[in-house]
Amino acid sequence: MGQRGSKQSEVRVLLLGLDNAGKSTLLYKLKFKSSVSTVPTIGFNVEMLEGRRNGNHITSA
Ligand SMILES: Nc1nc2c(ncn2[C@@H]2O[C@H](COP(=O)(O)OP(=O)(O)O)[C@@H](O)[C@H]2O)c(=O)[nH]1
Ligand SMILES: [Mg+2]
Repeated sequence: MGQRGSKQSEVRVLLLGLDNAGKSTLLYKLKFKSSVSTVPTIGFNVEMLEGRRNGNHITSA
């Protein structure tokens, strides 16, 4: 992102699933690149992650 005149863009991803499906685990694995232990989420988690665009794919930076 942000290379050679390409504009930085922002996308919002909504991750939905049943209780205990592994949503928070996946979110924090993507953000911190390590497994964190989670407690049941009350409400919702919001995190910002940086990624790199590669064609139609976005990979975590
Ligand atoms: N076996 C297994 N357990 C997982 C996996 N991902 C998450 N868990 C476990 O499932 C439980 C619920 O995960 P959590 O991320 O809190 O679920 P959430 O309710 O969807 O946010 C936790 O004990 C995690 O350690 C996985 O890929 N495999
Ligand atoms: Mg959760």
